Amino acid sequence: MTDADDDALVLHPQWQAWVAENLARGAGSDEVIAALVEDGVEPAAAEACVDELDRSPGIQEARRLWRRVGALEQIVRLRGEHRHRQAEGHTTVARRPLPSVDALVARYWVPGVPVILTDLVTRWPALERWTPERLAARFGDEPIEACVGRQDAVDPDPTWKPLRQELGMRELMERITRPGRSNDTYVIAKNAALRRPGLRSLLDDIVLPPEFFGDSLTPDRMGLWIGPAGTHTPLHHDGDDSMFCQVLGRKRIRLAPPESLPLLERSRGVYSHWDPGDALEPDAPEAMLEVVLAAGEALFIPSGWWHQVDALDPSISVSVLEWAWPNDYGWYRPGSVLRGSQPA
Ligand SMILES: O=C(O)CCC(=O)C(=O)O
Repeated sequence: MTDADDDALVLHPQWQAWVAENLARGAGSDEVIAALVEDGVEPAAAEACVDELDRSPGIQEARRLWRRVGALEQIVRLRGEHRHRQAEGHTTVARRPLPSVDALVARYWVPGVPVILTDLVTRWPALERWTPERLAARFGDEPIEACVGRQDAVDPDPTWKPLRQELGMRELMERITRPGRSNDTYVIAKNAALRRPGLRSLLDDIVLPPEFFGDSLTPDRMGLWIGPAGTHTPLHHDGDDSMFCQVLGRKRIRLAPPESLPLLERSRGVYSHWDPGDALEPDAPEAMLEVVLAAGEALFIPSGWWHQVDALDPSISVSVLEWAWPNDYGWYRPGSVLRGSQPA
């Protein structure tokens, strides 16, 4: 056999990819060869390529993964169809007073359905006490950690560590009430403000019913968000169920269910590469629900629900992750190397 004969047996890389995909999806090698020949590929080249790929460990592993993906897609599709039927065409999130624990668990927590509760935060002293004027007077120059310089940050992660710096509470209140919109300064949950001794008295202003959230507040599992109109948290999902409580101002929240495969496929860690920005594009990869959460309202965001959050006014929110029952699901984090699964 000459070199030219050898070359004739090598398929173009695009054809090789096509063969690999079909073998991985479980198509029989005879079928794949027949399709290649039908499309004009030399039978010997078709056979050589298919045989080689068919025997490769990569394709065998890909077959196993494709079977798994097929099974998971089936579950996701069923879940989506059930959710659609359950929603009966509703295109927004229901608003209602806090139900009994049993009703909340059955109607929202177990099926993972978001809901806005209209009377959970209205019971909090914070609703009256957390105005910019009163917080500035009460805490003066007490330091609080904020992310500053977000607008010009090179890293798209809004929690990016180098941006963190301490501001006095009075200074923070002055910044968040400046006229106009800005995404530059934002106290985000990760800044652990409620754990700081100088700010702990803020916890006295939060009242959560113990039958839902346990007997005492757990600052480790609560996040404080303080920022001006214009803060933007890009589309992401969390690994816990969250009760997102709005104390000051309004926030627009866009939501998509966990089974949104186009968003999961675009994920960058817990964030999505797709960020709807200010206007929802007509060719958006996923339909989204949109709510405007007013001061005094709380949004139940079940684990895995995609959410994008934009402050419409100077805003203070508290996210509560500690419940009277276990609440930590872990979540899909693509890109990590599997440890402990190396061949012996
Ligand atoms: O309020 C925000 O900007 C983001 C809140 C959020 O994403 C969360 O609590 O998970």
